[in-house]
Amino acid sequence: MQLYDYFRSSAAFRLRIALNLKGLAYDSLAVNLVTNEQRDAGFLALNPQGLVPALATDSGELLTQSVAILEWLEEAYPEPPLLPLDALGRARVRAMVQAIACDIHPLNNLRVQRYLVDTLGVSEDAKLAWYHHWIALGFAALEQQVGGERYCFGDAPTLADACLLPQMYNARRFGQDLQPYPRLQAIAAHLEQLPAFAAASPEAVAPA
Ligand SMILES: N[C@@H](CCC(=O)N[C@@H](CS)C(=O)NCC(=O)O)C(=O)O
Repeated sequence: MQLYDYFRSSAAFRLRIALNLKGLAYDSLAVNLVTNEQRDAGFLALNPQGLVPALATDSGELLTQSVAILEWLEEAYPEPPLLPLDALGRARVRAMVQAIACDIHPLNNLRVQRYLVDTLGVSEDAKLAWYHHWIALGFAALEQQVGGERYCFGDAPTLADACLLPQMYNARRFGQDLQPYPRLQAIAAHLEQLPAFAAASPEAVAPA
């Protein structure tokens, strides 16, 4: 498999974690978001949305949207499972995945931040206030939703953990105050120690 990847992309980080947890080998193909390679014609031909990640499967299919790809990985490579076995548990995990991937992350994506500054003329301070506001709102709810201090749900990693750690990494990078979220902090501290998560981190995969 080939992952169209960027080391600091939190959506790509989700996939690196899931691929590692499932023990699936992949080649990383870097798409440099800072130099706008995601807007190059060649990449747009693969993914008209101009976003990473995308995953080329062993049979040559090109998949986009990280959560769709996480779900595909779970169906195509069920071991180890990254969703609980019961329907209620699956709904709980998916709710956390969607809180992060649909409600928190899109508001703070690079293209949104660029639009705020370049088109709307918002100051750097106001852009950061926007970022912190939406993270705080999302994390406050997530702090109530998570089930413990080791994993978001249950006693093993799930897709929710694969989404949480990248979002926590991103929040730290942008100077978010994480003190109000002791459970999220404890989960992130635990996940960071796990080899599949550590090997997927931006530091571990950063270009030399
Ligand atoms: N919903 C998409 C979001 C993908 C996304 O926003 N990717 C970001 C990096 S984390 C990106 O490619 N940004 C490029 C840009 O903003 O121009 C997914 O989950 O795959």
